[in-house]
Amino acid sequence: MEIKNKRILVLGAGRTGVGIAKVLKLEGAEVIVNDGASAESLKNDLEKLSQLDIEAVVGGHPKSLLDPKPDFIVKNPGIPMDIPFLESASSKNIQVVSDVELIASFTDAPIIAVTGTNGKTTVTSLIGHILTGAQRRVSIGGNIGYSIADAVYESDSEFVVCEVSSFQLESTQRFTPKIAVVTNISPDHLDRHKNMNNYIESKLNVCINQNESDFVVLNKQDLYAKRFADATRGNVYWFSRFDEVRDGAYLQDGKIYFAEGGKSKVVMNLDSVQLKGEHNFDNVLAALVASRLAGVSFQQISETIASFKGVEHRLEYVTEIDGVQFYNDSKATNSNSTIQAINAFERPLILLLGGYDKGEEFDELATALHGGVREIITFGQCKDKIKETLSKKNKNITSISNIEEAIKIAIIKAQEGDVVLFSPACASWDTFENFEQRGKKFKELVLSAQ
Ligand code: UMA
Repeated sequence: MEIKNKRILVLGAGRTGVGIAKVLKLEGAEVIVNDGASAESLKNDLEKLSQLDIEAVVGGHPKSLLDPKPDFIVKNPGIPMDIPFLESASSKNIQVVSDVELIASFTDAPIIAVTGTNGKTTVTSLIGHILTGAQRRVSIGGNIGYSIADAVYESDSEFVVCEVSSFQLESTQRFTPKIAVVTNISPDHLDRHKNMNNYIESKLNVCINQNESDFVVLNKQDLYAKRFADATRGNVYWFSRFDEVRDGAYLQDGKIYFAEGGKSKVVMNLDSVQLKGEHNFDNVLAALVASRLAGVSFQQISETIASFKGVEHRLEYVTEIDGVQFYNDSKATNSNSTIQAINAFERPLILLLGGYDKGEEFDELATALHGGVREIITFGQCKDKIKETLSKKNKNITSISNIEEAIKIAIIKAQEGDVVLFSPACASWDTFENFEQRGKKFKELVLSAQ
């Protein structure tokens, strides 16, 4: 992609916009960053941009930025494609480029891209952990919380492991990972994508440009996996917790197998895996296949999987107070993820749910509630919606305004032997900047109650 002396508009600051703007500036482009938020709320970003001598226009998206026409726009994934400013850009035929697509053009290293609704961060981290453990030079970034621009630019990586969201994929055109992993697909971000088909169509971009020398790793149990298998020209590998697969990884009799052309080999015993919850077996299998396709030996794979303890904000153990264990699963931003968390525990649960309303219905979550969920506490923007839906299945629901109060009530209600599970099933954006900030707040509040 031609950058030098181009006039490029970076739409949306944040981690992505600042990282992209920096790289573009270093590559000799004339860069302007534009963000709709106020200067006050963008203080940190503006400081970084000013240090890099990059112009920023904030507090709105003035159409004057399209005149004269920028050569192209790089969009922060947090910005929907249908805002009036981007519609004006489209009517002027100004190309909108996704951050991952732009950054992919800065590296020759093969890209391992991980997408899907849940498990992306765990799989991305685990692949990174396996490759690093196998002494490969790896850059890790993307939706995982670290801008891909910062991860990739001027690194001498042998591999780029990139978590990619539907928001990043919806505007890609040429993005071609060497290995694409799709963990699973269930309804998410439907407020933004409008319907399930649009959501899947954006995810399909992860493998649509692949050719015969590329690979896609798919979940055999996933309802939508076949659409990905049909969409790619790459080689399809599968992972399955339940059935043997011809090419890929599967579980059988407490062992993890890898198969190629129908020939299987035991890689390791399942009980060496430290991650909690059966859904994490899927994540382990997916990471195993991707790492094997990246050339890592079975021994290195089994050793590094066994040493992986998980990721912050995903079923993260926080502490025990008076015999009650507290788990932070702030990354659970949809029902599916929360259902997996609920199923990961055998102890009675006090479940904390709530946050920003993404337009998701909670009937599936209601159906998945079992007797082990003793109490539910809802909070934030979605508190009443969740309470209304879940009360069909569980009557012990308290609705409370905010997370601080929710934790106080949880501590009062919890009995020795219980688990307080903070697995909100909603995005954090009603109160927090992101799920990381929300998870840190949960941990801070719990630890201060000790
Ligand atoms: N903005 C505008 N105009 C608009 C809308 C937004 O200017 O109409 C601006 C906002 O004011 C803000 C910026 O755009 O300054 C977006 O900020 P952000 O905090 O969302 O962006 P980043 O810090 O760059 O975070 C993004 C991803 N955020 C989203 O996709 C919403 C992060 O994913 C990602 O980790 C980060 O880039 C680094 O790559 C977070 C996420 O919630 C974790 N992702 C969703 C998910 O996982 O479900 C997709």
